[in-house]
Amino acid sequence: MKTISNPSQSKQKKLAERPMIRQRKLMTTVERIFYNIHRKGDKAVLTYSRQFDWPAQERLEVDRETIEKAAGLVSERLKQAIELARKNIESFHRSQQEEIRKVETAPGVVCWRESRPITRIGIYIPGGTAPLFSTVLMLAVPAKIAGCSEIVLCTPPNEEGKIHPAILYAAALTGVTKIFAVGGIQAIGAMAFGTESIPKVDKIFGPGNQYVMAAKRSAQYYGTAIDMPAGPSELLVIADDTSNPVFVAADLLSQAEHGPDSQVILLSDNKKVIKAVNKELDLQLEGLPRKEIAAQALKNSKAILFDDLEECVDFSNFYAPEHLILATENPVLLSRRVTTAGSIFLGHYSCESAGDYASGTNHTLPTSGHAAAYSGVSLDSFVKKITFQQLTEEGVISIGNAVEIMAEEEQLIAHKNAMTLRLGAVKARQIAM
Ligand code: HSO
Ligand code: ZN
Repeated sequence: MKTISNPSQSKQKKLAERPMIRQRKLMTTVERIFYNIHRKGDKAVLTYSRQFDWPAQERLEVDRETIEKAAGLVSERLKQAIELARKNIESFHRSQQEEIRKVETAPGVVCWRESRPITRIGIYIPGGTAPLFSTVLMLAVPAKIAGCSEIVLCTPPNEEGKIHPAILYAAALTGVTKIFAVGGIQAIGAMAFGTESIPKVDKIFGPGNQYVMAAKRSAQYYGTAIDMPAGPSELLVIADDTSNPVFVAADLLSQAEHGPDSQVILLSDNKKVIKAVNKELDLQLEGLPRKEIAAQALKNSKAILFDDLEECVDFSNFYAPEHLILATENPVLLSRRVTTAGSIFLGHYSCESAGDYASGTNHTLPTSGHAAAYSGVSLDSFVKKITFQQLTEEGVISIGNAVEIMAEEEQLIAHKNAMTLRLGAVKARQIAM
């Protein structure tokens, strides 16, 4: 990894930049595919799916028999691991359920919020060399807890029409309602517009390549919500002289292996730590099956030396990493200075892989600096929060006059009337009593 020492403010700004993805060409492709799906439905989806993924594809939905067979192809040990992860994800997300809290803002005026599930959600799971069945758990488990009634999953088939059995198994286990062997822009378009066989959904979740990301962004313009704008996976580690360079290097590589465009950053207040981690990176990289991918990612990554740990955190806040590991002596104390990150891992034992799979937190997190304003996926992502209010006669007296005055000043006399009439009725009743 390239090492930089005490960068100036302007250099820091450059170091925090993510590679720009050219949007215009992507958007034209997305628009063309969306247009055809909107007009021709399943027929267009099938044409694209045959062109990009499975040339002999006949139908889009994965049938019951294939899903049931998949369970037999998943080893017992993997099933047990999935069950442990599922349980932890379920308990953490269940804990996010909120009690209804009614507040009497003025005498006789009670306000509160209640959650209602988003009815139909769509989950996109990329294909390729890393079959992300863990992402099925991260999205379908909270969707079920929230009470979403339709959970549609789209994932690309390979050339022979196969989908990794663990994806099908995890989907069936978590109560996904329908699975479609469709990937890429066509999957997002189908879920955004709906076709004869693929239901239109209200919100689309899940990671994907540049094409999928561009398609999700476009889907929003046509009225379908998305979980968040997403980019390549990122990890920033802050390590002091108590850190274990072997662990730190392993953590950096765990994100670097996601893709050649992954971003990993090491910050330290100690030159020796950076040197030791760099040495370990070379050693461990050699033993990885995905070493070409990880090596490519490491080329865009950097180690930065700062004077102290506070400066490290300040840079991290500015960078807004998806994942932040504090591999330091006192991580809890240091974390109080953190203002911006998708998810924080405290201390030497909290590796990112724990959160990627099984600790219970959600691994769908804001990348590309979006942690500045977005939260990761949680139970909230699957519900709408509706506000309620109830006014009694006393409530009308409490705020009625203020409403009348404000409405009059805004020159909205119908608004004023709605309250004046009630005030009049309440006063008349009080006099009669
Ligand atoms: N680190 C990825 C999630 C993942 N890792 C899935 C392994 N499988 C993005 O947060
Ligand atoms: Zn990961």
